[in-house]
Amino acid sequence: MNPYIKRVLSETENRNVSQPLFLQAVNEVLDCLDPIIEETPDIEVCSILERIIEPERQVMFRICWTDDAGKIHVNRGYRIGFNSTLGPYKGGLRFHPSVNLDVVKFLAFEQIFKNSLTGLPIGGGKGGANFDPKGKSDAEIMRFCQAFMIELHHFLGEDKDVPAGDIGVGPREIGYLFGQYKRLTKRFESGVFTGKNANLGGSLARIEATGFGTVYFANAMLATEDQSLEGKTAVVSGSGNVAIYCAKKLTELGAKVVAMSDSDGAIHDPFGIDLEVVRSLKEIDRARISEYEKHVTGSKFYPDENVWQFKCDLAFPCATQNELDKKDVKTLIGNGCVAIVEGANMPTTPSAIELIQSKELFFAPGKAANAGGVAVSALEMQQNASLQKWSFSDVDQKLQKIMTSIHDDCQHYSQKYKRPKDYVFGANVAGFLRVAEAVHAYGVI
Ligand code: NDP
Ligand code: 2IT
Repeated sequence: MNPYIKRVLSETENRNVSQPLFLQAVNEVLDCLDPIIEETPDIEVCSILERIIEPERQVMFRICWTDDAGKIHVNRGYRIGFNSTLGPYKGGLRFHPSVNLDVVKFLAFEQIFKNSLTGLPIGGGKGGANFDPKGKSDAEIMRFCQAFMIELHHFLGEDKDVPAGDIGVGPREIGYLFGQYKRLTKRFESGVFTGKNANLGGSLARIEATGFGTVYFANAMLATEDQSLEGKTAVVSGSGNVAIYCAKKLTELGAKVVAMSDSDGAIHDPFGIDLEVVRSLKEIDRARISEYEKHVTGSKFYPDENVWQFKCDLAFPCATQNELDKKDVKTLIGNGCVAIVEGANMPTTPSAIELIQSKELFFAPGKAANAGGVAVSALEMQQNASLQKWSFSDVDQKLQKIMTSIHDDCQHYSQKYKRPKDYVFGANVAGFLRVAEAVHAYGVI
């Protein structure tokens, strides 16, 4: 490893001792940069790596809210503006009990390169709270969102920091957050949030964008070896926003999705998952995936199991970080799986990625494959800024173009540096170069 990268990594480890996820994300990016640092000495001379690895700002705050029984709760909120080189901070908010500074920081760091890959003018940020939305009433969710926004609104702005959804945050929560922002600022600043419902100025196809985009990326990747999705069997982990629309597009393009999951376990349906049942359970009833078994004969629920045990050609981790480990990859390979495509952020552990790459399976890293969500968020910002409303098919076509272009950029750099089929390398180099060149162009700021 290049001595400059080694030094920066070691400084980063010393400065972020209790942040293993952040260090995992940094390691993956820096591990790809050897040839770039060697051919561009200015990166070291101008301390570009050090400047990209340190967040521009990190905010932590207390959130007090009252439940339906009148009990007062205290949660912790976060927003990291990691890098605004390419545009306003852009990235989702996650509400989940596991949220801490490490989680938000790794997500914000990943977001810098993902957003760069889209080619659109958006910087990298992320936020959230250790709030658990499960089992909460609609009124409790609303009061929590309003309390969260009392502090966060100071830091937002359509040209400053633009949140969206992530785990536990969808259009309902964005509506409450945006409503409170509007009330506190006395302004209708629609571009300050993306992922809004269409009646609040949201873009059509934003709900579908991440999952659809992941499948468009998979399609482009398989096409490089004259393969397609048609007739393939797939498993998709999770059953939230990304998982549902990933499974929907897979089905539309001729693949059969036989398993999905949530944190309680996995469902297997050998005839192909009925997505209307999943959507109704998850989007309307906010129920558990175990209920699927009651609605579809021939399906079976496996408590506390994941989806990787089921025979498939394609695997789409679409739930959460580090959900797919080396043992799972061995099972997938043993069952004949040919491609792993990340809909979630950093769902595959480093040792699992190493094994995948040693076996020459297709592997699409999340920062490239799941960039369709944030890309359509940027299209939502464009529509809001120009007071326009584009049709579903306009947005979907733009999304397809963006995903193909991200795929081609990854492929370009992996071929240029003689790392064929290495999409991790291609994505990190392509994402990094655009940010690094812009950091350099600003001078020292
Ligand atoms: P949702 O909240 O809609 O769904 C999350 C799904 O993952 C649920 O099925 C949930 O199960 C499961 N899950 C979450 N955490 C865990 C956990 N710790 N263990 C097991 N299962 C878990 O979130 P999204 O679909 O929006 O996000 C999924 C992934 O995609 C995340 O990694 C997110 O960062 C990433 N992503 C999201 C984008 C977006 O536009 N929404 C864009 C790009 C990436 P349960 O209900 O049981 O918790
Ligand atoms: O991880 C992600 O890219 C997201 N959660 C979406 C971010 C966004 O701003 O749309």
